[in-house]
Amino acid sequence: MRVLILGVDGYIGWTLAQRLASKGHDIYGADNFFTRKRVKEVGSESVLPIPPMGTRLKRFGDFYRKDIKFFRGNVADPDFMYRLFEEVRPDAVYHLAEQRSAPYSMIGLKQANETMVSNLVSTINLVYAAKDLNPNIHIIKLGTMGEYGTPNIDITEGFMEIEFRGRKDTVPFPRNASSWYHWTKVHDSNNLMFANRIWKLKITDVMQGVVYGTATKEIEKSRLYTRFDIDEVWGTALNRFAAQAVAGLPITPYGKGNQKRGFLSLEDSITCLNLALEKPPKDGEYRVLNQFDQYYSVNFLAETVSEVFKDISGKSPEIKHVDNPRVEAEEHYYNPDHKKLYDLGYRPSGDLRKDIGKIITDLLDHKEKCKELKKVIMPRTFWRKSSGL
Ligand code: USQ
Repeated sequence: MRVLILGVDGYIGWTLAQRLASKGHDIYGADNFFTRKRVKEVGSESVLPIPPMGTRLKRFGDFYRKDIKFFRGNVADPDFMYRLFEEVRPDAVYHLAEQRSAPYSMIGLKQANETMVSNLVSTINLVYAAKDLNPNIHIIKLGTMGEYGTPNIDITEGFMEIEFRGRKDTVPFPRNASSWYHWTKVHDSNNLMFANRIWKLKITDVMQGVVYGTATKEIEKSRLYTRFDIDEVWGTALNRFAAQAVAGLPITPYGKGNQKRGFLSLEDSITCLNLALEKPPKDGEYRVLNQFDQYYSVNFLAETVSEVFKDISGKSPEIKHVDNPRVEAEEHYYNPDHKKLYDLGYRPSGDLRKDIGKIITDLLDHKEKCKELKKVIMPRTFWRKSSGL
């Protein structure tokens, strides 16, 4: 298949390209290096070293004996999106090219606007390019479990049946996000649903949980590592906890730490994204998949990372609750469905403790870099202090 990955230089994009290459697909990728640039701006960098794109592509070609045809550009530019579709004529497209950090979107008005514009506009560009140039394409769009928030009822996969004042209907599950970033994904989902309704585009909208890990089975062999961020803006919970332990810092659950989220390993994330491609929705269908393996509380993860680190190094990292920089429920009900991917054949690959052990071992090879980044690890982005002009 001819597969286009928007955001091929990212944490998921680079890893997915390796899975798809190993499956024999022809891969086309686009990126504008937004994440590299913005990570640098907050004084941070990927802990696993990421070479410049030219070198990355060359090493990829050498290892997989297959080149990624790469296009540098911004998918929020409609001309660039249309040019991509004209030149590539993809059978399927993954849209992983959105601003992906909740804290980044909460720094201030500039970052909120940038997140709104790049995320919403790129998705609108995508559905228009698909409708005009390739209406049979399968669009696989990365959304987030955070779209649903933490309601006091079970969470379904996209839609729910309701009975209200004696009448029944199927409606989108209520969305209630907790950062400008997460809201962009809600708006994207609405826009995708509408594009599907009017033009019958074939769409998989992936509600993905928090992804953790340094590697997949391909990366183990190729050693073509993907980026790994640990700072307070671009790093995510479990990955940060492992890096904090390695750097000799306390592990930082925010607030009470009883907030629960769906988590999955990088390996499982890539397996699910590949499954979405291999088992597409019907023509004209808009499909929502809740993509996570298990849900855990932040406290449970902090404790598990601490225990695994002790098993490996003999030292017990401190767990230090810090004032929550976010506005979010710290104690809540959480019971999301995640059945559809299992129905498609997904089986989780591993074991949480083993996965954490692997992250810690990989990071210990980059211990000095983790220590160097100490100054950007503690939270500095506060939802309530988000600044204006
Ligand atoms: N948290 C801590 N301590 C930390 C970092 C985070 O307690 O040092 C807590 C946060 O308060 C939050 C939870 O961990 O309750 C998750 O935060 P996160 O930074 O790991 O993840 P989040 O900001 O929600 O966003 C990440 C990705 C995003 C993706 C999302 C999936 O950056 O692209 O969409 O995970 S989900 O969380 O399911 O919405």
